[in-house]
Amino acid sequence: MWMSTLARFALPALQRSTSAMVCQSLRACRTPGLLPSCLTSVQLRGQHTLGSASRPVARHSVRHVRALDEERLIEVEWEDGGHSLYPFTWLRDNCQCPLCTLQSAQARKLLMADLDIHAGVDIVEVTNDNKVSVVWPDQHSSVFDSEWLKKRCFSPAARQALQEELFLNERYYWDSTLRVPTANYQEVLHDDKAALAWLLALRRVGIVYLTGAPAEQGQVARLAERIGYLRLTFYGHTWQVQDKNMANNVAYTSGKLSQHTDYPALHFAPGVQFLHCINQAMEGGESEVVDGFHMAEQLQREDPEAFKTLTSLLVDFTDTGTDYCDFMLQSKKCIIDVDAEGRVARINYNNATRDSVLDLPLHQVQPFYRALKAFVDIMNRPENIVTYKMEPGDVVTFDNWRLLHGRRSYISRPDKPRHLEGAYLDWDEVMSRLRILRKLVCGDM
Ligand code: OGA
Ligand code: NM2
Ligand code: ZN
Ligand code: ZN
Repeated sequence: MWMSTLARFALPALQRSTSAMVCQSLRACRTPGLLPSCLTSVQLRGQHTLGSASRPVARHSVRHVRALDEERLIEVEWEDGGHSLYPFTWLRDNCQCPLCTLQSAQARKLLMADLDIHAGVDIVEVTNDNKVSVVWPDQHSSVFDSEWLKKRCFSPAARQALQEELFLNERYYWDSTLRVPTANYQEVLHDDKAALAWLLALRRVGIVYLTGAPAEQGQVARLAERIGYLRLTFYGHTWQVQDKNMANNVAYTSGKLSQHTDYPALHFAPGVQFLHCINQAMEGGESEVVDGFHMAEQLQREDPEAFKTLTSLLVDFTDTGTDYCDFMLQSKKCIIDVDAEGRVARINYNNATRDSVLDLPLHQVQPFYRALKAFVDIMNRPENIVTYKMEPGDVVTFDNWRLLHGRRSYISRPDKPRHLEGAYLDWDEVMSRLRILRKLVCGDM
């Protein structure tokens, strides 16, 4: 990797030794609130081997239960003095008995047609083994585990905590001073703790650099198999970034690629991208990345008008050619997507595939360009950009819904053309693996 005058990485951000590695990945995230409780406890357990970490025993015991018939709620009083409320209807809907639940799939068998959303409760009591038992008017009976109930408490704080545990939506924002989290390719493949630290940092920070891969094709596919499966697109299962004759994409030339997200021409753009360096250029070919969430929030603060334009106007993208098979894509996307709370959730921008078709009324054309220029100006601020040069055997893994990435133009050695192999994945599959690894490494979640 290139380490001279460029804002460079802290290579050992995710280190080799197992517990140190998990803790290091946490340090890369700095803010304690960003750490999942499981890893905090790993840290606190200190010398304990992770495999022997004891299961939490009945952390939440029920002291008392009662039915509030008027409100149609069951109130659980916990041993620690706290209270939780559960709607009758929700409890009946989520009865865990074998008639209502297919236990082998942990899926609901109970049909909506058979759910009485006005049912009352006959009896509610705490069982000898500290579960909550409910007998319904039709004498069907449900038994709820106390930990299971506690986790599903409807209080705003409990809901927020569970959603964060499930989706890890809190992000660590960064600028050019980022110490890019780094891990070893082989360790990520073979060690669950290393793989977990990798995926946690990929989610929180948006980029993780892996070193130590063989400099030959097939490594991004192996990495994808570590997670589940890769995302096939018109460019193939994996794709070769090289200077090609009659290139079907500007990426397949030796020219500069301005910062972009990949594939806005797909309405569902790939969530995660891997790029593996097999051969690097003799001159140029450096990579640049920007935290799109961070820079979009800067735009929101500094130029709310431009932010509004880019979060509301639909821009056309297009991609036509032949590769895995022939394709003729059209999409319409906002350059910045926000979630229901108005927080930046996704960036969709590749200047190369932005269509000449611009489906806007005349008077919105110039304001659109003004807004896009403001966006690009912030994106290109040196204080936002992290630059590095990949070396053979390096793999960069990043959040393609969040980061913008680019490359400088390059000149290859005539006998050794620059060659990267890339692959896409989606966040659902990555998050699925992350949750499984977290359960394995940190115990019950
Ligand atoms: C791409 C791309 C980066 C590089 O192929 O989309 O961003 O360094 N490539 O060639
Ligand atoms: N490649 C690298 O949006 C894009 O066209 C990004 C995709 C060709 C698979 C490039
Ligand atoms: Zn049941
Ligand atoms: Zn790209």
